[in-house]
Amino acid sequence: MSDVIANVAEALAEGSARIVDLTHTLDPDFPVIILPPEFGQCARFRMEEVSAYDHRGPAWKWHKLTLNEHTGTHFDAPSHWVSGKDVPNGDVDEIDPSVFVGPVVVIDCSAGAAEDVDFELTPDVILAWEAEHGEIPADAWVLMRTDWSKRSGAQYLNMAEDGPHSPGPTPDAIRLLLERDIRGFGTETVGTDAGQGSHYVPPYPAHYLLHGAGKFGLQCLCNLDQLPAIGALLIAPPLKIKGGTGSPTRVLAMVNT
Ligand code: 23J
Ligand code: MN
Repeated sequence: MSDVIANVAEALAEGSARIVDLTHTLDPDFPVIILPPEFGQCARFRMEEVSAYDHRGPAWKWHKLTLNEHTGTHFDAPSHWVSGKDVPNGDVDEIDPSVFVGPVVVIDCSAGAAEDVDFELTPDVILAWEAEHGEIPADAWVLMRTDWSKRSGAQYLNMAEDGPHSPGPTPDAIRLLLERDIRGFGTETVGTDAGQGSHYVPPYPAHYLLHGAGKFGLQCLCNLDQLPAIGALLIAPPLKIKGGTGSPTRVLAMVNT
């Protein structure tokens, strides 16, 4: 493997590889998770003008931002969940940066999610994927494609009287992914867990089990329909926030064309 970096740069320049943007635009209208009213809530993205080439700053424009660590397309660190509170280097500023670049596989659940808003990623779905593509390689990101990112407005959270309804993994699916020793798990929905994920044992199994095992999460992804099932490279560095439990992130994938 001589000069692989030059080969990657050449592949991007000549178009035999390309970059896919898996990131939603940070916009005040983009939905954030809504928790039961007794809990603290996630802030939507907000942007205030500090100056715009005017008396407040004649030659420059800049903004002040308000957001939660978990607003928009974002990264979850182990310290986000109580099960991961004692994981070494569990805050975003402590994670080894090699975590932020790595192989990614995509499990296509879009047909199931189109039929059932509470579609579950189960061990059977994962094993069917493996029968076609081979065992999920260790230390890979695993993304659950649902095409949920194509929804907007109220359809995205899909709130009903009994709470939100959106697809997600079962506890046993997450246990199987941990047996594969994945790096992390990502979704197109507002959380790594299903809308009704509070009803599983343990509640919110993706958060609870993944972060307890020192693994990472990605949420509010888009354009997963442009990725191959296996063979792409994910690039997802969170901001280096001291003590941060997550961060809005520009998530990119490098794919062969
Ligand atoms: C806080 C509480 C519950 C959940 C979440 C945050 C998320 O989904 C998140 O953004 O990590 S389920
Ligand atoms: Mn999060």
